[in-house]
Amino acid sequence: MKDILTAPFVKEMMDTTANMYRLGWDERNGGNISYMLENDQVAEYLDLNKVIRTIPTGFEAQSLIGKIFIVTGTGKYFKNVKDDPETNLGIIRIAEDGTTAELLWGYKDGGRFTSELPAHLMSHMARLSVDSENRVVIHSHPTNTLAMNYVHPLDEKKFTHTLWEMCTECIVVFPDGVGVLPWMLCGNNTIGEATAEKMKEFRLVVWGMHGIYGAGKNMDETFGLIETVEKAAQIYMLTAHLPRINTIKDEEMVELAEAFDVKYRKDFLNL
Ligand code: 2HA
Ligand code: ZN
Repeated sequence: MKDILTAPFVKEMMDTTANMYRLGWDERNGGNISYMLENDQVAEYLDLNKVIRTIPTGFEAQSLIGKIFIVTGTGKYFKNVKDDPETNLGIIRIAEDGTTAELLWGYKDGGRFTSELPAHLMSHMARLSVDSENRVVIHSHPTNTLAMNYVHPLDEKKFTHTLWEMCTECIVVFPDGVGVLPWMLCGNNTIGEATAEKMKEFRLVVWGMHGIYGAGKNMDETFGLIETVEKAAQIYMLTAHLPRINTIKDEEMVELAEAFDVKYRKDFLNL
């Protein structure tokens, strides 16, 4: 059996959390990541018959039975993952009943998965129903994205349109746009269900006045989606109080989408 600390998926979790902390997006225990793994890949590092303990999830994840995820821990700081992955991360498998998580590794101090597990697993189910390659869900509190929530209407079309205008590549990176939820209480099944509903349509979902969710087929793609939104939001926050004398026009966005052959939300443009 190989050493789990050398597993590429553990390293990706360590690198991504450290990176996001350094960007200032994940203060204290802010943010969480879940990453669906291949069972064969995990079996190189862990005995899949050895369950350390079981933890109820509080909801049913029928379509994820038997699936294995590496997930950040509740109350844990992104800042600390790199130095102590076994305490701050856990590897769980969804048990036969669909409502229990079997701990295979991690949460060494008796901890458990993020309080946002409902939003994560429900988002995985929603994304997998439209894209069988989806593997990663990231939640974060990126600074400018959050700032923008306070000064820009929380309307999907308007929010996406503004972001698309802020960097030429935005419409190419997230042509499906950004879903937006109003402020809601976090850490429960209700916000999880609302997020998952949006995830059927969008790979990015803003939680009003809280942060953002991103989903993708690997860590780079998912991180890159959030990073691109945050960059656009930064340009917006740097310019929103100044007279706008130039912009990327809707016709130019169409030109971009056509040149890069992406299927974009035409109804989010004003043509
Ligand atoms: O887990 O970001 O939304 C900390 C959070 C909750
Ligand atoms: Zn949060």
